[in-house]
Amino acid sequence: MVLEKNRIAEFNGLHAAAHQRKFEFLASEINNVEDVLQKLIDFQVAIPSWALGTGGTRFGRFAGAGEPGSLEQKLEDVGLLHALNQSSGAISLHIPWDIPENYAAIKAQAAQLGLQFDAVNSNTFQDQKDQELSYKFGSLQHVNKAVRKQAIEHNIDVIKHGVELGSKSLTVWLSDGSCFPGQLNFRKAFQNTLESLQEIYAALPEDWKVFVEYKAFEPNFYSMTVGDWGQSLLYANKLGPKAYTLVDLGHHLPNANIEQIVSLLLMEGKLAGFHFNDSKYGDDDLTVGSIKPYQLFLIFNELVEGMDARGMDHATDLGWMIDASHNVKDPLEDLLQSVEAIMLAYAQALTVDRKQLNAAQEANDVVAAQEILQNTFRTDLRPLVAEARLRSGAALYPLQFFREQKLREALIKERGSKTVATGL
Ligand code: AFD
Ligand code: MN
Ligand code: MN
Repeated sequence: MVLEKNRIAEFNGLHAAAHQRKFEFLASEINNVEDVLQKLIDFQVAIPSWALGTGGTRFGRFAGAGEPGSLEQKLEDVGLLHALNQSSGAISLHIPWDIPENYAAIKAQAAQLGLQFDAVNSNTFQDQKDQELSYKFGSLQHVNKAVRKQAIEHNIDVIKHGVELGSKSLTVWLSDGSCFPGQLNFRKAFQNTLESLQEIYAALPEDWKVFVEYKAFEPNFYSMTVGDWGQSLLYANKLGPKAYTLVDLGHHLPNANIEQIVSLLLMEGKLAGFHFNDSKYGDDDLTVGSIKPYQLFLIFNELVEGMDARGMDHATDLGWMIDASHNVKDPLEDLLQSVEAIMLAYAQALTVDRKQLNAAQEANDVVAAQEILQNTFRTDLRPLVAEARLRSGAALYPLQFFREQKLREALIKERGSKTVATGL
């Protein structure tokens, strides 16, 4: 489904006057408002190809209707999101769930929708049918060299797909680890994984990066071979300058201080970027900002401060991606909510008075420091984010537009109610 531009313009026209009043009031309170708006317009968040269908739990899956049944339809969905918010201009593919059959056609479709190909993701956490050797006891860490070789070759294959599409990075998330004490020799598992990653690293094109994603638990419950940011950073440092640590918000032990982790990874020049989501208990993959919006703001606060300290380009120097899976919501509505939460947290971070915060920190004025952050967090910046959308030709209120214009109903009409998207 392609959305005609005039539908968005018409919708925005209806809401323009009310929006203008709210925006002008807010703009008068913000110093560098034009600069902030431009940064918001430039900022793009990649959508994972596996988040466009309804997720499941180990108990069941309640598929929605009108889900994308092919890679082409997944691209269409991301194109639709991007048309609605102009902030979702990239898609991240998971191989082999989404192997393009015709690169030229897929690239042409993406270009038409204004989409780039973000990081490509390998999958050695499942056995595929026709696969020779099993990953039941790990992949890149496996005690059997032949299994490691198979997993290495898969990753190199994923890089080749990415090259064809114009991606510039590979994300490796491993489910490798052990479930019981004594099952694994930690040191050997680390060494095997490192050697495997070194072979993959050697196959990276000159201008590519590899992102090593860590996760503290699940599906292995006793040890994970890339279990935390320290271990990921060890791999990244040993691999070389093209290797970075990827932070997925749901992959930490409870109450981890993620903003501090982010700050130090940035300082070391080793932060790859993000998989955004939210969680209450574990790797819940809930909508970004739905549970801990203040933490999200604190993370962005460190990001903006750290990127500015290093003179980085906010929009292009790190990888920004959503990694969520939703069991009870319409996936497209959920993604619109997630992107909005990210833009809001970024806007908040951009409007923190850094001079004052710095002065408060230097003076050990703890109360003032807290006031500065909380004042910003409690300021309603939604009209600012909406204004950025308006200026880039997106809908003022994407979710409202999606519902009022019955876009899911149109997709169901087009695709039927029995389609199921690939993914977890
Ligand atoms: C995992 C990781 C990783 C992986 C994805 C698969 O977050 O990013 O690619 O889920 O669905 O938990
Ligand atoms: Mn992830
Ligand atoms: Mn995850």
